[in-house]
Formats: sequence, structure tokens, C-alpha cells
Amino acid sequence: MRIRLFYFVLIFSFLVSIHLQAEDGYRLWLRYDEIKDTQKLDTYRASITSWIIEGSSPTLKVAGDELNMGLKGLLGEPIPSVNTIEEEGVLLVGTPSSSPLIASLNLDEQLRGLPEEGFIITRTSANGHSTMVIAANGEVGVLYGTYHFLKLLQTHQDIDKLSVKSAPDVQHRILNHWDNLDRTVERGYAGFSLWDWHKLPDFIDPRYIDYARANASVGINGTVITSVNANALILTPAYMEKAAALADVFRPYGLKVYLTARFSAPVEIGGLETADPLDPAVQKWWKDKVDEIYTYIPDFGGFLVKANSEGQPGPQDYGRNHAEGANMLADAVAEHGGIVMWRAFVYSEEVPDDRAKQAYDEFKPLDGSFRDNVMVQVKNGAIDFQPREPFHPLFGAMPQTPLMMEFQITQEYLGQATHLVYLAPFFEEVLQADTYAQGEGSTVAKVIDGSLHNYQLTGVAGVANIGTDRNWTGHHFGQANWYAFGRLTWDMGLSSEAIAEEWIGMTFTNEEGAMKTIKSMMLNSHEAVVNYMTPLGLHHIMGPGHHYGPGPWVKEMSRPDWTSVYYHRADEEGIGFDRTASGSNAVAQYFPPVAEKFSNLQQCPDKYLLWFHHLDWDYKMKSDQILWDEIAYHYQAGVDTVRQMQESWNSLESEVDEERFKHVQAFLEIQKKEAVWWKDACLSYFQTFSDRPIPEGVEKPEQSLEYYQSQRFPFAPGIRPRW
Ligand code: GCW
Repeated sequence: MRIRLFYFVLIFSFLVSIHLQAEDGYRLWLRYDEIKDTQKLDTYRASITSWIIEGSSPTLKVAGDELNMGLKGLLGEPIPSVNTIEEEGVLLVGTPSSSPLIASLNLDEQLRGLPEEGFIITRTSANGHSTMVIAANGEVGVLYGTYHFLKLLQTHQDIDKLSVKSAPDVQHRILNHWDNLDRTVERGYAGFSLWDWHKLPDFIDPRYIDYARANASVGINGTVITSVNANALILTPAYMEKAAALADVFRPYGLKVYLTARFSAPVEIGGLETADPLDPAVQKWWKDKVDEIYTYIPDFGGFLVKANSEGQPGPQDYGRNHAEGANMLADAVAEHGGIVMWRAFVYSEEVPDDRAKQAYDEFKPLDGSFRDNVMVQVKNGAIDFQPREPFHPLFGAMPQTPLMMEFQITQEYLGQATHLVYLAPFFEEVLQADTYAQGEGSTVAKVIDGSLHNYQLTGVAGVANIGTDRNWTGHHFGQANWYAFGRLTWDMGLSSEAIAEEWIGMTFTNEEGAMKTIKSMMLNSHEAVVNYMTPLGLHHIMGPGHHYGPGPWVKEMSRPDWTSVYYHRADEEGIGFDRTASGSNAVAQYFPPVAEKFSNLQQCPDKYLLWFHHLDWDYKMKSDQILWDEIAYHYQAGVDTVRQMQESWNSLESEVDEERFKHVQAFLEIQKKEAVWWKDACLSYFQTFSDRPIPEGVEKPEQSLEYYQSQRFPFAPGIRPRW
């Protein structure tokens, strides 16, 4: 009997330990496993023997908890917290105002000018002992510094001569969740919404805390928890109470809650007859509503608004413009220090002009007419988060209105959750693009960080790719995009390569060879998806509605600018959207050197060719190939890169835990199948116009065009629910 019990206990503990070690990706990049490199481990153990955080605020407490957990995990033994510095090896953490020890160190010089969120990590002498210090002017800065320090250990950096000074490039670094109150997520591919509205505020899922930790670890300081296709119910007391419970969890992590405002809320839940922003009763309704919100969430961040776009209500319903709508809400939140993020993603089916021009045409004339606490949130490109787009012409064009960048982290048009696509190279490409707004060097990054036009408000938003999937993002590598978004918005000068290295080191391995292999998979992945979906500037040729898979033939939709044929304009002569002076002239929205470059066939980069030009199938490319062949080669190159990614990944079998290895391996197989599908479907379709053979070296389509056209995916994930 005893023996049986013994075996039972043994097997049980074995199963428990397996479970504890489950490599399901839940821990993201905050894994804190014991450092395997024994030399590093010994050095770290010798340099960090204890730590001190003086002060007891909620933020300092979570910083202490993280440090405790991180050090214990990484160093493989508990590192005690102490009260005084009596030896070398103490890690001292805090702000001059919360920590007398830090105050005594005379760090004024180094801390001067650092915003509350910034931090320094340095080595100095305290009580006559060489001491490592993480210091900041604000407590959130302490938390950010703590994460940064742990990252140095996670990525095996030298901590002997520490000299880090870091502050964010933009003030508002915000996730936009397109989460509905029924927990579906528009364009979400990682399960359901994290927010369990039904059980809030009573049940606080521990996952909310891990969500906040992950965000804080990369410097994200705001979250819009509801979809831009807004539901007015969020502004009713029952829901505000729930949102307040989330805000309470997030607050210590420096993460502010924002809500989306449905413009017609005064009518829908307020009993008014109009939502006209110039109507005093409407203004009062919003003012009272905002006052009420602040009683629930005292540090409420403000509103994000999608208005008069894709059927959403807005000021134009009452003959008012976007500024009048935004300003009304801005006035309501102003006295509480709130902001309004007003989206520029507008296009009307009634405007017969090129959709790419509409946001600029509508917003540019309003430059300077927004209140000081409004930012206009502009998507990275003028159409809609396509695999690749040239930068939005509004960047640089509104010197008197702070423009906020909106990136999409969820991969709506980039293979959704099953394709490995590392987005940082694309984000970097957009941020580093030169608008020429004030001559050479006027990059988009300088518009966004406020330095070009001296914006007083700055921000970047990212549409989140997070859901209830155990690994948060569906694809393990989707985590890298969440990570990269945070890192890049903190420091827009970081290279996508450097960010990839950090993430790989924290998530998979620091071993040089494996790191290199994973990095090259990541860095090539964006170009690959562009090649197998929309090479050479093609865009918006995906399946209708769900946006899954190829659909270049789509031509019957409720509005022409939702079809594919509107964008590729393929005919017997050629393909591409003429946006030069002979066509829609969208190119004129850019500053002259850029407009000139995109218009001129010799200068227009190949990657934007068919975005701006309609060209003959036998147009001679710079490569000397004719256009048709070049398109085909790009599709093939995309497929080939995915195959290489598969090979690379397979070579890592012994370097990566089995669970994540197999998961990624299976997803890469899906990606390969779908890359081939995109190539075959698009080439078969375009061939009906080009009437030219598939060139040598390009694999022939596996099925007929009719086959591809007959595919239906009624339950593809992420579709907007019809209420
Ligand atoms: O990309 C499109 C999406 C819509 C989305 C819209 C927007 C939230 O297909 O699902 O709606 O953009 O950004 O408002």
C-alpha cells in the first residue's frame, strides 16, 4: 500500500513538473529560466547578491516582485532583498523621492531632464561599495528600468560597466484592441477577447496582470480596450465598472485605459434626439458622461474615435466636420487631462475619387483646427494595412495637428495568425521613409516623435494581435510583433534586427548559431509575404470580407473600393493603378521630391511600381525581365523563401523545446501551402489578361483558376460580426 502511494506521489509530481514546464508560450519573453551559460551565470551571481527597493507604492511593489521573480529564475537561486548597503553586489532600485539611498547618491546630473518614464542604469559607489543602480524620476521609470535590467541578463549582456540612459521617443504608446463586448475580436486570430466582461468586475483573471506585465516590459503605456467599431454600451455604468476593474489592475504597471466613443451614444444611450456636436445638449451630455467616467477611472486616458468611416456615425451626419466632432469630445475630457485620438481612416463610397486620396483630402484642410488635446491617428499607409504600402501622404502634411501613427500588429492582410511574418522591418521602413516635408531628412519618425513640427502631443498606436490563445498571439512568432511594437515606439531608432535579437534571446535562445538562423527567418519574412501575396506594389487583392487567402478576381461588392479589380486594374494591356498625373494623381499629395520620385518610372522603387503605375505586361523592368515574368518570379521567390524558412526551422529541432518547435513547424507548413495557393491563384487569374506563359523557373499552378475561385471560407476567423 505504502509502495503504491509512493509511486502515485512520484508519478503525480512528475506530471505536475511536466505541466509546470509546459512550453506553451504563455510566458512570452518574460520566461526567466535559469541561464544555461555557466560562465555568464557565475559572473551574474557574483555581481548581484542582493537588491533594495525603498518605498512601498503599488508600482514599486510590482517592480520588486518582478525583480525578485526574474533574478530568482535567471540566477537559479533566490536573491534576497536587504535594507542597507554593506557590501558589493547590491542592486539598488528607486527614485530620489522614494529612496533616501538613491537621493544620497547625487545622481541629479544624470537624472536631469529625464521624463518620468525614463530611467538610468549605472554603477556608482554607495556606502563605499560599488553598486548597481536603476534610478528614475518617476516610479514607472523604475519599473521600466527593472525590465530593462532583467532583459540585459536574459540576453546575456555585460553588466560590469553599466551606463544606460533611456527615455521614450513618444508619449503615448498604445495598443488598440478591436475587441467587442461579446468577446469576439474583429481581425483577431488568437482566440477571443482577453476581457471577460461577463465576469468583470468580480473576477480578475490573473491573465490581466500578465498582460500588464508584458506591456510594461516593452514600454506600452496605454490600452484602448474596446473596438473602434464602437458599442455605446461601454459607456453605461455596468460596463464602466468593469472597465474600472481592468484599469485598477493595469495602473501599477503604468498602463492607462482608454475607450472608444460611439459618436451616436447620446442618442443610443442618452435619450437625445441628435448627436450633433454643436448642439449644447449633446455637448453637455458628453461632458457629464466624461465626468462620470472619471469617477470610475480617475486616470482615464481618453477616447479613440472612428467616425464617418465604414458606416460608423460621425459629425458629418449633422453637416459638421471631423474637427468639430473631435473638439467636442476634446472639450469634455480636457479638464481631466484626457486626450482624443481621432482616426483619419475615412473613405466614402460616394466619393468617386481614388480611395487612397480621401483621408488627405478631408483632413489636410482641417490642419490647425483641432484642440490641443487631439491627435489625429493615421494608418501607416493610405489604403489599409496592406502587406506593403508607401507611407501615408498625411505624414508631414499637417504641421499644426499632432499626427499619431497607427500600425496594425494583428496580421489581417499578412497571413493572419498562421504565417510567420516579423513586422518590424516594415514598421521601420515606414518610420524611416522621408516625407521631405521640410527638406531632406524629414522622416515619418520625426513627424511622429514631434520633432519636425514641434508637436506637443505624440503617440503611436498598434492594433493588437492578442487573444485568449494560450500563447497570446496564435503564432509563437506573433509575440515578436507585439514585442517589436513596444520597443520601436519607445525607441524609433532601434533596428528591426536589434529588436529581433533581443526577442529571440529572451524567448528562444542566446546560442549564436540558432539565434542567427531564427533571425534570418524573421528578417526575410516580411519580404516573403509581400512576394507571395502582393509583389511590386499590388494591393488589396485578398478574399472578400474575411480577407483570408487570395481573391484578385473579386469584383462584386457593395462598394467598388472593396473589390480587388478596383486596385489592380488588370486588363489585356497591363496591370497597376495609375496614381500619377495621367491617372488619379494621388502622387501629388506627397511633397514634390517624393511625388517626383514615385511618378518617374526610372526612380519609382520596384516595390511601389504597380501602386503608382499602370504598365504593359511586357514593360521592361530594371532587371531586364518583362513585367509579367517579373511578377511571376516574385511570387515564386515568396514561396521559395517560405521553404527556406521551413528548412531553417527544421535545423533547430535540438535547440528548441519540442512543444514550440512542433507548433511553429506545423504553422510553417500551413504558410507554405498558402504561399503556393496565393502564387497559383494570382498567376492563374492575371494570366487570363497577360496571355503569356508562366516563365521558366516558376512552378505551374496546381489547380485551375475555377478551383481557386470556387473556394469559400464562411467561418474564417476575425470577421466583423453583424449585430
Ligand atoms: O482594415 C479594415 C478592417 C476593418 C476595420 C477597419 C478600420 C475596425 O478590415 O475590420 O474595422 O479597417 O481600421 O476601421
